[in-house]
Amino acid sequence: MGQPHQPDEAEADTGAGKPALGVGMVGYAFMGAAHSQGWRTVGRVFDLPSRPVLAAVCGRDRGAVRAMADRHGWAAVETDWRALIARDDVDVVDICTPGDSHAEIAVAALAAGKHVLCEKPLANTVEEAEAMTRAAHEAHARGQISMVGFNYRRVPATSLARAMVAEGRLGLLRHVRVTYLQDWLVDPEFPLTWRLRREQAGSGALGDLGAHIVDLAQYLAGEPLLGVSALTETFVRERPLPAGATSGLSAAGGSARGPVTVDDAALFTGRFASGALASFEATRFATGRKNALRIELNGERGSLAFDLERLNELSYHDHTEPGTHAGFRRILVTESEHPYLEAWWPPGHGLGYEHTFVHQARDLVQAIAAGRPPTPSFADGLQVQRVLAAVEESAAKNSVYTPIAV
Ligand code: SOE
Repeated sequence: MGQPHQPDEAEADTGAGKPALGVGMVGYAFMGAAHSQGWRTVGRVFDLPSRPVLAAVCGRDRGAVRAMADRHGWAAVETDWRALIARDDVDVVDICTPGDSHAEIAVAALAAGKHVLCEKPLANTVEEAEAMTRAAHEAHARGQISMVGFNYRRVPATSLARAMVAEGRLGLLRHVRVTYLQDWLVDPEFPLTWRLRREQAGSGALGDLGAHIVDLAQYLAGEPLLGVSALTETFVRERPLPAGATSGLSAAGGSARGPVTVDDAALFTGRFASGALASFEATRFATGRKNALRIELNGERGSLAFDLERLNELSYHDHTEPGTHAGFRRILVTESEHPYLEAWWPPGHGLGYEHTFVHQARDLVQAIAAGRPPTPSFADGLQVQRVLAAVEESAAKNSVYTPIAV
């Protein structure tokens, strides 16, 4: 159960003798395109124990998903995810849909004997994330692997930062501060798409961007948050209905507008188990910031700072150096000894956002072959979901400090 299927004649001809690992992807928009890039490229760059095959992609609009399949190299198309997870040529189900379908698809795919990669956030509620984590735990006993797609862990620079923190280069952590700033909602006439509706997205900037920075902060710090104090805000409370809006959106006040039912921004502070303090900012209204994720960790022995807009660099201050010539220095994370880099270009040639999905695919393929749970696991995704829930609970109580449920 859960092992790569044997390639058919055609696959065997092209696969250098490695067993095929059939991928079936549900969802075909932005994340579907990014994941497609990862699956298509990973076998050409890394030496893998199996060969990912883009077996089938699923979407409700047959014409649109057919066009996407042709563009991105998917061999077949499905319009019902239940048919996709039943396919014999699918070993891994990759979930790239809005959060309201993550739990149903993941639990069914695990029950069908598939490995599962699920985009972040793991789910729209803690209860859904708990059900997914239970299903993943039971499936692991059958040899099935599951992972949640926090891709910013797979930037070489953040992987290097994790290693540096783990080896004690920063010493005892005192502060973690992390922001994730976008501005795509500043225009009040931007339509009421699925990301702005709680029933589909679960939350707004908090789940979309806040999930990334909570996971990254906990991953780099190497410890969980114990509790948070939070503020959230919805700056624009109603928006034009998108073209062809479903009947579920009642036009407010006669005009074709509907209510925004999620946060536009979330600001929160947190306390780590070690006593370190953290600050988080996730917003879609930071005018001029496009995809600006920045994190800084301050410890007794030094600090690290990463900026997604300078993805190949890591800033490091070694506080053990004499003050006369200490200071933040830029590490160019492109050496072959750096995480993931052995497979890419010579030093100084740099990688980009899309390569984090290639690394994500590599780590999942290797975990499947080894039969070991990769990180971030569904349990890691559940921990993030609990932090998000505590943020919303704190914000609803005027920022009262709220412990993270365990
Ligand atoms: C939001 O626009 C978004 O696409 C997130 O959903 C992704 O997770 C992030 O990586 C880029 O921005």
